[in-house]
Amino acid sequence: MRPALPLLAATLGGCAWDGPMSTVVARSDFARDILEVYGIVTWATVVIALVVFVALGWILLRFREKPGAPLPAQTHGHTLLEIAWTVAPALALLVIAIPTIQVIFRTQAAPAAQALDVTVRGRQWWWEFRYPSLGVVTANELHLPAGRPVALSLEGPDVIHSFWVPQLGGKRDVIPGRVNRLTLVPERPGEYWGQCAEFCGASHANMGLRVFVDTPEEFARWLAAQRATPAEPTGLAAEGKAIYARSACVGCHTVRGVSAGVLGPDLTTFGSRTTLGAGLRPNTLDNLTAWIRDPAAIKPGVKMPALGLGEAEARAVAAYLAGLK
Ligand code: HEC
Ligand SMILES: [Cu+2]
Repeated sequence: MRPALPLLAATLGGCAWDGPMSTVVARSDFARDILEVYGIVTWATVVIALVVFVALGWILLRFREKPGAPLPAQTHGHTLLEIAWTVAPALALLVIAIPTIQVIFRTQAAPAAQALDVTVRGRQWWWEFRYPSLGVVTANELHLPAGRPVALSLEGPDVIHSFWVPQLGGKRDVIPGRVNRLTLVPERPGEYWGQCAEFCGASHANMGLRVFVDTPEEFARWLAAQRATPAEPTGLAAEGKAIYARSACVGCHTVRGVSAGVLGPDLTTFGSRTTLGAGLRPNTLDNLTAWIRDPAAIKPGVKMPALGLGEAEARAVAAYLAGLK
């Protein structure tokens, strides 16, 4: 018993109501609908558990064996009881089924006409975000304007993933060969964390994402920066650009105007991301240099090879990429 107490304390210490991955804080209409059903199911279960445990306790006490007591009356078949324990669970299921089915239909409804379209592509082990109506492509960090409906089209070229940003919406599977949709209105500006929620291979656990819900002005600023051509690098960053341009990087990565690879994330404005490797590390020069030298040391199974760049070369490339914003 005693060793269990610190263990319990340590486990509960990991609980936070408002943590970045909390499922009990809803910041979109979609998340609120899900949370509402979750509440109904939880409270229905609590009521049933109370009834069962109280009845069980009472029966155990009332009918426990006493010395010398005669054999109690033996019952075979009891129509009223049979009907009761058929009808009661059916009612309980009905209470849960009605709101559940309503919410399923509501969350599958066609998006509003003014919705912002975003194509979400789940890849091993990162996320690509395309804004077809805005002409912007980015990765791992999705920016959305607060208050405007967004229509996400989920698709992917490799294996099944699942898009899940607990406070905004999901989980919805990302299935190769078909397009799943998810419509929501992000309500409050802030940073929301997400995670692939369907096992997809070695670095599934490292396939995170961030959603930044911006005020409309912030979103306009972000969008303008995404569309602008980054300033021509100078000094170390210019060296880095030359190394980037003559390395295999260009076969896998797009930097608008420099390279057009599509196997890895678009790096056109990589410097404006806060994280590296699908939410895995903060986007700092040191982390970036380490990633460029040996990404597999940071992310097991990663589909980006180590290209054998030395420390100085990798640092120059990092300086170049960090300046793309
Ligand atoms: C064979 C294809 C390939 C080559 C070559 C390649 N990469 Fe990558 N790169 C990827 C893939 C795939 C990812 C996504 C990895 C992940 O997060 O799971 C990636 C991720 C990255 C990231 C992180 C992007 C983000 O949004 O977090 C950076 C930065 C990067 N690569 C830079 C480079 C540089 C610099 C080079 C050349 C020295 C290079 N890559 C060569 C495929 C490649
Ligand atoms: Cu996964």
